[in-house]
Parts: sequence; structure tokens; C-alpha cells
Amino acid sequence: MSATDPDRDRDRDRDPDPDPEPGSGLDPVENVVATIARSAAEIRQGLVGRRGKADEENPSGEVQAEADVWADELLADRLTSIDGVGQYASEERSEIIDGGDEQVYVAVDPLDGSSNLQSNNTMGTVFGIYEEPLPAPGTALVASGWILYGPITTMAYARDGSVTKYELTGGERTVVEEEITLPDDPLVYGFGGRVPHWHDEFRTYVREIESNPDHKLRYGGAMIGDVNQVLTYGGIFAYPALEDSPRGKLRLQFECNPIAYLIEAAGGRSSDGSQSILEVEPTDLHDRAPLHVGNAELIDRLEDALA
Ligand code: FBP
Repeated sequence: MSATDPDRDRDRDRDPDPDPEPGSGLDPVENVVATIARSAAEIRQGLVGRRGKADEENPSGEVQAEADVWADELLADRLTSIDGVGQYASEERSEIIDGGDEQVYVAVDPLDGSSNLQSNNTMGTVFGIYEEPLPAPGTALVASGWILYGPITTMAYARDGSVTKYELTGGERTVVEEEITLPDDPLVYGFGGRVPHWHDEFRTYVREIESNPDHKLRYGGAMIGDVNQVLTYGGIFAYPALEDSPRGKLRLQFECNPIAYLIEAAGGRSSDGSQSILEVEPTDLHDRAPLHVGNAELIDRLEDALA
């Protein structure tokens, strides 16, 4: 069903609130997703007045925004109160919160693209639901997704090899597209990191992508906004290994794994430069990894270029 389906209003009316109260017999995975979807409007509203810098750093050494700390506490509070959530971990805190019931383990980037808060540009919330204690490889994911705070608030969610997109209004979640796969003809590209710090092989690959007249540049500074472009139009997003940062910038547990899981479920590919992101074995909760995701042919060519 495409977002331009005229029957969408009928669907909207038929199923106004697929999110029954948490704990109402939902399996823990659906309960986590329902709780994050329900919290999105509040997180979006809570950004107002929290755009300043907190005088704290996250475990990756980045100065946190007030909103980062606030959103993390809100999600930690709600997700650890769900039956079946064994652990809550976040990009914004060094320690894992143990929830006790060891069914699923939740890793969250409460606010992705928080450097966009000052300039009022797109941001997101990223989540990964693992079936193994954290840190865990992407192969232990059972579901993942993101909230995108764009002109409207949307959610993309992957489970059991299927990707669905929703529009979020207040606490309601409405299906707008199901069984999503990446369009065959890649259109957009976005590459992070400062160009002088790119490795030569990566720079050569980027020149090849840029010189294709069918391709358009789309880089907005928030991974979720840029990857949602790839999911919608096809293409490639990458935050590569850099000369001054061999493992790139993005965090394996909270950003790379959830994104890779969803893009692979949509028929695309992910890579750290030589293998699927999902195969990367973590050594620390806050490990970073070079992230490349998009249409399989573009990722195959990237791995050839970096080999
Ligand atoms: P946060 O999760 O801390 O916001 O960091 C991740 C991120 O903002 C990504 O969303 C984005 O792709 C990247 O960092 C932008 O990095 P840069 O400012 O180097 O382009």
C-alpha cells in the first residue's frame, strides 16, 4: 500500500489506535514499540525549551544537549517498566539498566541528530530490540526501527523480515505503507565525516557515485533523516571510517545495528566496509563502526572499492 493510496483515510478511520495500553497481553517486543510510538509526540513537544547544552558528556565524549538527557530518562523510565524487558541501554548513558525479566534487551539512541536541534532540522529516535544481553551483535536483533521528527512524525519498523511505515499523531500510530522494499533505481546519496579525513579509496568511490547524473545529494546531518531518504527513494548513506577516526562516528548497538537490520529487511544491504554490520562482534557497549547502507549493488561496489 503506497503513501499516496486514496483509501488511506479509510484505513486511518478503521484502525485509529493499534496501540493498546502497555502490558495488555502484548509480547514485550510489541510493547516496547507501542511505548516508543506513544512517547514520540511527548518527546517532540519536549524539545521546546531544551535546546541548550547540558554540562555533561555522553560515554562517546560528546557534549549532551538538555533534550538528550531528558529524552533518555523518559524512555528509560517507560521501557524498564515493561514486563519482559531485561535491559535498557542508551547512547547517552555509560551503564546498562537491568530490568530483570530476561526476554528482550533494548538499545536506544534517544535523540539522533541532536546537533540539528539548534538549527531546528530533522532529528530521530532509534531503537533496537535484541534477544541477547547487551552488548550483542546485530544477528541477535528481533526488531528495530526509528521515529523521524520531520515535518510530520513518522515511524519505520522492521520485524520478521518485514518493514512498515506509520504516521504518528498524538499517541496514535497509523499504517501508511507495508512490506516496504528499497526502490530498484537508487536516487539519493549522503556521506558523513569531513572530506579531508576520508580515505582515498572511499573518496574515489564517492566521486563515482556523485558523477552519476541519476543521483542526487541528500545529507541533512541527522542519520535518521538521511537513511529515511534512502528507504524512500533508494540510494546510499554512509558515515565511513576516517583517517582520524578508524571506526567512524556512529555507535554499533544504538545506531548501526538497528539501521542495518531495517535496511536489510527492506532488501538492501549494510556493511562496515567488508561485511554486514549485523556480523560485527561488539567488544564494548559504546563501540563505534563505519556504517554504509543502501541498495545492494551500491554496497557491493563500495566493498570492492575498499577491498
Ligand atoms: P547523535 O546521535 O549524537 O546525534 O550523533 C549522530 C549524528 O548526529 C548522526 O545523526 C549524523 O549522521 C552524524 O552524527 C552527523 O555527524 P557530522 O556532524 O560529523 O556530520
